[in-house]
Amino acid sequence: MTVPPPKDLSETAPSSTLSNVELSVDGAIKTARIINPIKDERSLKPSVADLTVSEPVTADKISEKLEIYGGAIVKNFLSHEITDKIWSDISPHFKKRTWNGDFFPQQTTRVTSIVTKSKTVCEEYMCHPLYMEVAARFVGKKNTFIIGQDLTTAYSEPQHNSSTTLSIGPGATNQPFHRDDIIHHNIRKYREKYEYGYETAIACCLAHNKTTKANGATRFIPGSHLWDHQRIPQEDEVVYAEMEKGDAFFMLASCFHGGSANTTKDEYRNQSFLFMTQGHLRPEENIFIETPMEYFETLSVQALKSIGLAASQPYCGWFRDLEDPLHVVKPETLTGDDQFENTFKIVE
Ligand SMILES: O=C(O)CCC(=O)C(=O)O
Ligand SMILES: [Fe+2]
Repeated sequence: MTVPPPKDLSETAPSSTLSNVELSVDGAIKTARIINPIKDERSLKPSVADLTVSEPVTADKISEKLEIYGGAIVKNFLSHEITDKIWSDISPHFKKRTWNGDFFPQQTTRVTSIVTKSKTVCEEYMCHPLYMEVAARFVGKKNTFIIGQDLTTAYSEPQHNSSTTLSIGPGATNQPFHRDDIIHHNIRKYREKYEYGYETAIACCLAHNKTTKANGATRFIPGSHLWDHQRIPQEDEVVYAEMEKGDAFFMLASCFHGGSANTTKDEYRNQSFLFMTQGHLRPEENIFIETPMEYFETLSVQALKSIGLAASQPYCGWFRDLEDPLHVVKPETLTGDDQFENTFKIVE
């Protein structure tokens, strides 16, 4: 057998979108343009009150707001006591960092994997009965399968996707609009109304202090979960998810959103983001739990990529603080121009 030389296999993967995008580069400035943008004039402008779920709060009421807007605010989701306990568990882990990418302003600091840093995050926040029920509706899966002559019904529970606390400091600029489900290559189609079964992740965001438009409250675009992949978000379509300490903002990962500029002199916008994803978005076999690092270190770069120890573009499977695990296993793969490697650097 003659084996052809290695080629760029990404050319082989199907793409439903690439042919519609034109990228122009002028010096350091890159501009992406969608060639035939979808015309969709829908722009909902609910107030924070419209987004807020009335008492008594139920999973039905939260889900109804999520279906319409893609976001919902729950007042007093966690008590001040529990919210403060979470903050005291997490806050010692903040480190001062520089960020060389466009995605986070320099003034934003973060603590990642907070489910491993606070049992209270796990037990009271992630496993809050309302969050569990809403997550099950949006990212749980229950199906019946034929095996021989039997029918097997299986429920795939939502699982933790990421959990991060972000502190936006004075002087921070707007984070670019994005959908968090791009990590799952979730290509959305225009929809008149919400259809269950296509959501790959859902967030419950907890306010650790009062969040305001001035100090960087999450700005999100209500209704953008119903937009086509090619509808471009505009700044005048946003609503700011302003909250008090202990309130939560539920958000579908298919919604456009971003952190906001912090125009205050001395306030910090401290908020946690806990995402759940579909339970089956993982490999069938868990090969990581017992395999020593020394074994992986002996493998080639290609074998490590194929085994799942390199990040999946864009930004899925990162380790610690947006590091590509490939570089952790094989530091010699650091080249200086990788999308992850020049992002956060701890400076003190
Ligand atoms: O800080 C925020 O409000 C949003 C952050 C965010 O969207 C992200 O990091 O993906
Ligand atoms: Fe985001």
